[in-house]
Formats: sequence, structure tokens, C-alpha cells
Amino acid sequence: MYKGQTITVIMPCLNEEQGIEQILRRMPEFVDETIVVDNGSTDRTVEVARSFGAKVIREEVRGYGRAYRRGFSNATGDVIVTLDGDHSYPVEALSYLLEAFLHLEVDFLNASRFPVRDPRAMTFKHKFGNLVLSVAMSLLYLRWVRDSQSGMWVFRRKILQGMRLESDGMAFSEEIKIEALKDPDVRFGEISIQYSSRLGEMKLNPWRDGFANLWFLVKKRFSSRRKP
Ligand SMILES: Nc1nc2c(ncn2[C@@H]2O[C@H](COP(=O)(O)OP(=O)(O)OP(=O)(O)O)[C@@H](O)[C@H]2O)c(=O)[nH]1
Ligand SMILES: [Mg+2]
Repeated sequence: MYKGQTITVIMPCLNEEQGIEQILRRMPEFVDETIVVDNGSTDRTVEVARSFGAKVIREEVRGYGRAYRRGFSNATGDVIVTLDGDHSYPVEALSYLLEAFLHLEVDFLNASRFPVRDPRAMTFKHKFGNLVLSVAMSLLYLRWVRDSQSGMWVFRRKILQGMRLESDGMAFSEEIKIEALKDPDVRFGEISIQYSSRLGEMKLNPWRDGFANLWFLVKKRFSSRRKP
């Protein structure tokens, strides 16, 4: 519980035994529920997560977005915080982010990885690709978002009810921000955090996922489907 709000932390994990251990060791006491969504990891991710008391949920279909949707349907906290299981996002910053979330009185707070201070955390190619995707999203939705691809968000669980989340893959990260931005009842904010190099093996395929995410943005912007 943090200042009267119950907190759920959700992490999608595919073979993140190293990262998840480092994160769970540092998980603050005020977190009420920690959910790890696994997609059939073949390493010790599930064992490690359970040994630290995390709730492990299995999603049969592969994919980052798919894993998050499964995690959301199991979450019970008032506020959800997300992060990767690779220890690249700062679990130490949870209270700082929650403080900002409450102080700014927003419903969705995006943790921007920029400016990147650790030169090992992101290659020039990734920085450039991220910038292209963020500029594209900002132009399409007429709202400046510095990090459309960040995987760390803090939001009120109840706003999920108004969202149409359909992406199964990495584009889920931009999709949830778009859904938050589009809803006039959702106040959106963004704040910088410190990003570090990941532990374990990378799951992202930069060219494939980069272009897929760009295409997803355009498709979503011009599809005429309305919210349910
Ligand atoms: N459950 C599940 N988790 C996934 C899947 N793909 C990626 N992940 C997790 O989603 C998070 C983000 O994936 P990353 O490989 O870190 O992608 P990234 O952060 O864009 O790339 P890096 O800069 O290499 O960290 C990590 O915790 C992964 O383990 C998947 O298919 N299923
Ligand atoms: Mg990562």
C-alpha cells in the first residue's frame, strides 16, 4: 500500500532468470502484489519468481502484449506499475514514480528512458529508432511523447476499462499510451527515469519490431473502429 493506494507490479518475462532475481530482491515493501507473466520460459525464471513470493501467471500464446493483457486481467491493485524483467528499468525508482504520479494527479504516467545517461544502456541505432517512433506517434496523435516505447508505466487500473488493447507483440507498449492519450478522461504525464543495460539475452528484434511498431501506429491511427 502506498499512500492509501494498493499497488500491483507486473512484469512480462521470457527467460529472464538473472534480471527477475535482481528486481525481486529490490522490490519495495509497499508493493502489495507482484505478477510475473511467463510465456514458457525454459530457464529458471518461474522458480526464481516463486521463490521471492511473486505470483506467476502462465500465458500460452507468445508475445509481450499478450503477456500484459493476461497480467492485467489478474491484477487487483488500485495502481499498476509495469517494467521489463531484465533489470533495465529502475525498481528503486518505484516510490519516486508513485510520488510523481500522485503529485501530478495523472491517471497514466509514462517513465521516459531519455536522456539515456549510461552509454551501455542503448546503442545509437536503438536511440535513433526510438526517436523516429516517438516523433511518429507524437505527430499522429498531436501530443508530444518523448518515449513511446518505454516499458515502464504507472496507471490507475480502472482506466483499462475504457481501453481497446489488441496488440499481441511489442507494439503493445505504444498502444497502451495511445489509448491513454485518446481518452479525454485520462490525464497523461511523462517523467524521466534512469535506464540501464539489460541482464540476460535480448528478445527484441530491432528492425522487425521497429518497422512493425511503426506500421502499427499508422494502422491504428487510421482505422475507423470505435471503442466498445
Ligand atoms: N511473457 C513474455 N515476455 C516477453 C516476451 N517477449 C519479451 N518479453 C519480455 O518483455 C520485456 C521486454 O523485452 P526486451 O527483450 O527487454 O525488449 P526491449 O526492452 O525492447 O529490448 P532491450 O533493450 O534488449 O531490453 C522483457 O522482460 C522480456 O522478457 C514474450 O513473448 N512473452
Ligand atoms: Mg528490456
